[in-house]
Amino acid sequence: MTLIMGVLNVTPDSFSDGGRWASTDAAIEHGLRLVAQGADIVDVGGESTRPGATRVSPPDERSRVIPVITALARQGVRISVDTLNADTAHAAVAAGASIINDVSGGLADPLMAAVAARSGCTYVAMHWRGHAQEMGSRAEYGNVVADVHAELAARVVVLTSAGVKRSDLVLDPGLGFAKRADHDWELLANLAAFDDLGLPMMVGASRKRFVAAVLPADASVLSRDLPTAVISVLAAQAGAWAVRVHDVSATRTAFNVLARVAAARQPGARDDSAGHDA
Ligand code: PMM
Repeated sequence: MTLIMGVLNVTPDSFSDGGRWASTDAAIEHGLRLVAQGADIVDVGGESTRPGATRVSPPDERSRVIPVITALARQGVRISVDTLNADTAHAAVAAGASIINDVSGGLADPLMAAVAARSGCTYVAMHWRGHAQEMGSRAEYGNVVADVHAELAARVVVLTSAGVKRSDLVLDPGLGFAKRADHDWELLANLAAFDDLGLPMMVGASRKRFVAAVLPADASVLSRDLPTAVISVLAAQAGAWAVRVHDVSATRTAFNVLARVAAARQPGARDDSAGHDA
């Protein structure tokens, strides 16, 4: 079954949770709440990647995420660290993270591939074309699915040459990163096109701008959680390894529906003795 990665942004400027979890204690509490709601993994990030966001220095990033990772890992939570910085990834792994989630796929920090290789952790390489300030101007594609596929395949070659084991790699098409809304929908519609790379895929659609296309113009950011849960189902049906979401409860409920339907499809699942279920 597709894993649920709950988002824990320890930033004052994240667009989707308004920095509500910026203090360490509140962040730890929210991380535990995500697990109680059904998260398999908690993705801890200290630098916002939203379009136009300003960069955070690696020491500031570490001071935000490391205490949170330490506390959650001590309580047995499976942690990924959402970072572009090799030093932060290294410190996060030492603090108990078992997944490095790098939205740049190793492009932002030349030392990342070596840190990932040495760590022996799962390494998520997302499709990326530049930092928040520059990615808007880089959303140019001949064929977005073919181009993202080719650029991810190239990352796999570089990362495995640097020592990252293929068996530790996960790929991500990077919805919303140097993509226009129509690019995001096209990638979602063609997740199967990445199957031939032979690696697990993860999908991060949660609360992103393209999701607003299915809602009334004045809808709030939080109202993107329902369409996000539907996208989680589509990603699961396409065989995704994980979905990265803010509203873990909604996606867990949606996955419970999938699990019930799958169980009911098993031979012998039908129970004719049961009464009418009104
Ligand atoms: N999106 C964001 C941050 N990290 N990581 C992966 N692997 N995939 C994503 O799509 C992704 C990510 C941006 O979203 P946020 O600002 O809501 O955390």
